[in-house]
Amino acid sequence: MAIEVHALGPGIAAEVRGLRLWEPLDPADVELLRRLFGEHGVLVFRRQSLSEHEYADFCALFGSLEHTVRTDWASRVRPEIGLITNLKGSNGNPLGGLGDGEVEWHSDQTYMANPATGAALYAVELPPEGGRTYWANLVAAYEALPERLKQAIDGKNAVFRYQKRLNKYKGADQKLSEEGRKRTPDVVHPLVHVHPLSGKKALYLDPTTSIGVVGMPEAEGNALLDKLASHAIQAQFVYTHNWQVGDVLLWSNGCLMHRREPFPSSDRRLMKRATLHLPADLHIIPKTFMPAEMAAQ
Ligand SMILES: O=C(O)CCC(=O)C(=O)O
Repeated sequence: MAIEVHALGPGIAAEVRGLRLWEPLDPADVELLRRLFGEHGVLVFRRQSLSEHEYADFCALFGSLEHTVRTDWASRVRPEIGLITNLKGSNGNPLGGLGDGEVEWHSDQTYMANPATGAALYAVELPPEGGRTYWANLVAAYEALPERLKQAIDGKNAVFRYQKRLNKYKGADQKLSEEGRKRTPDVVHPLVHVHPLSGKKALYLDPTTSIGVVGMPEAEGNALLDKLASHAIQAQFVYTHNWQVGDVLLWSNGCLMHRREPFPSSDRRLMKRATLHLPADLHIIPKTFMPAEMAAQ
């Protein structure tokens, strides 16, 4: 069956039909998918039935798989896969992370010096209601900014801190291993990047980790970041995904933020997550500075 591509969201997100991801893919189809992923930022494949190895191997076609700092969320079958779930083991301990609550608007790995900007979720068990995930298009959001705000952020960099996100988490998710702490010092990234395919500019935002703008008083910097985030999550920039069991969804964090709505704690939800280092010729890979470098300038 030939590949069909159906646009889903406002300038982002496309559904790809006609592929069985558990079968080896034709190299020409892989090239097409890599390009589509770069162009759309969100790619959806429905009605898939994958072992963890098949899922991980498919994701690895787009970039190298990362063992994230959340080793406590890692699957025992394939540790590069993280479990995003409210399920608990027979000992009562969480099997993965992020529980059943809202996951606020964020972008993954903004707190890392070398962020792995690709991510995938595979829906294995879903609640009857709730738990939808939303993606905001930060290219369209940048384009729609008033000229004076574009000028205000030109050349500006923000500081990102993982501890800010940890403070928002509940229970065991708040804890991070010593190794995880060493891998997550404060980092600085520009607020605007250029997409390598379209040449268009995109905002780079994460209200769950950003703690200020370099060279601006704290309150002023945070007010600017809040204004940018409120602008970016307006409905016209957002794609909402209504999950079905068997969905595989890939997204590129360099040009998107995402959030998940809560779902009832009495329901079960299990998503398998992969995290990927994406290639810079197809995706925005944020530049990084350490705060000390910025201070020395
Ligand atoms: O559970 C979801 O749908 C999204 C989870 C999430 O925000 C993430 O994996 O970064």
